[in-house]
Amino acid sequence: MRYLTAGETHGPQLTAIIEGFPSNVTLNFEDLNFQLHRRQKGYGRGRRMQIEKDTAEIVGGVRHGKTTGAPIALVVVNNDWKHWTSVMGIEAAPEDSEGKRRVNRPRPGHADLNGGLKYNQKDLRNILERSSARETTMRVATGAVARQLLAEFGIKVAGQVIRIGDVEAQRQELPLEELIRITEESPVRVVDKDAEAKMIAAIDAAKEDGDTLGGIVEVIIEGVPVGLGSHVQWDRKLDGKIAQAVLSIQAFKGVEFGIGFEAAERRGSNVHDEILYTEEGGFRRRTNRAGGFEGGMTTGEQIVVRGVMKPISTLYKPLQSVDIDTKEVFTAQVERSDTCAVPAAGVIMENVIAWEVANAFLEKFGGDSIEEIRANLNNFLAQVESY
Ligand code: EPS
Repeated sequence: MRYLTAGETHGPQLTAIIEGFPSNVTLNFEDLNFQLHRRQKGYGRGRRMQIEKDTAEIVGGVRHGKTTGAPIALVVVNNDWKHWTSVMGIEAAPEDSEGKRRVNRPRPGHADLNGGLKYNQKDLRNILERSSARETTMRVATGAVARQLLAEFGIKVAGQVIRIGDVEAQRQELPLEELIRITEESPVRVVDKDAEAKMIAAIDAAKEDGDTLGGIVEVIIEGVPVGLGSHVQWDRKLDGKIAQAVLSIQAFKGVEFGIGFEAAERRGSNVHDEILYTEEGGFRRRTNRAGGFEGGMTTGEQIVVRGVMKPISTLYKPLQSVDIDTKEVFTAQVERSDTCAVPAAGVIMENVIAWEVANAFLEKFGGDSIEEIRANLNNFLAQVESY
């Protein structure tokens, strides 16, 4: 399975095509749009989110609510486009648009300068428009489709914010349903109410100062069978694929599984998860410090992934930059942006990981229809049970 996305943040629409999705999967459009809606929420977002009401239109691959096996084409229209038609038009530029909204002072931390040099663009808007995190709308849309395939097999996805700036939330072990219910009601997607108030205050303070905040988000996937991914080849390790997916989210700088970086400080006896066996439950682990992976393969325990997001690089109180025309020192361009998008980034992370897990699931139990996949899965589960 694969997908590509296209579209600019202030262009007419965003587009995605999913190739290789099996047939006979019932797609719930409300669930799909619920994921898009979740991504738009979160304390610390800017004015753009009041303009957009992201809704995916399916324009291929689905008939009477079910997938047919053909490529699934998805479209999300940008409401803001109507304000940008002369700046972002596809046709040759009209006379009066020359230099309009041109970006010539690259923002440190953004793709502006590297992209401008690489693609030989003297208007850095041509870089900004595509590098914008607006593109994550389609990654949530594609992940939301994958998530519906996972749901068919009882695989659940949840996420929570662990840190915003210097405020860390107390992590609690909760049943997944409860974690989902509580975080869904929190404006910063945390369980810890004390941390929630402090995070909101920290976002307000950063906004007041024209500054931005990053953080850490955690995603948990439950119900994944043992044996997705493989140890036999470097590019078949599923934790590696998930890491790439997470690091490909705009502004993400780090990823860890289970106890992650803390493993460096501990002794092996306090890192590895002891193996247990019962007749009813089969093989289990006493703990899950590995975060659901050994040898690049799922262990059958929860997949636990954390990602680090740097603070957004568009600052209302900008850092020093250089004018690309005159090479003179200037402050970087100020563009409308968010103060903190960590809660939204958690939703994006959930969905990009769901995509990777669904893809690995299809690689293992591959079939062109859901019936074929179900038969393959049941066959494998019977094999594991009688091992
Ligand atoms: C973004 C800048 C802002 C964000 C945008 C990401 O957009 P604008 O420039 O239109 O104000 O709101 O995020 C989204 C539009 C979105 O859908 O998440 C950036 O530069 O990355």
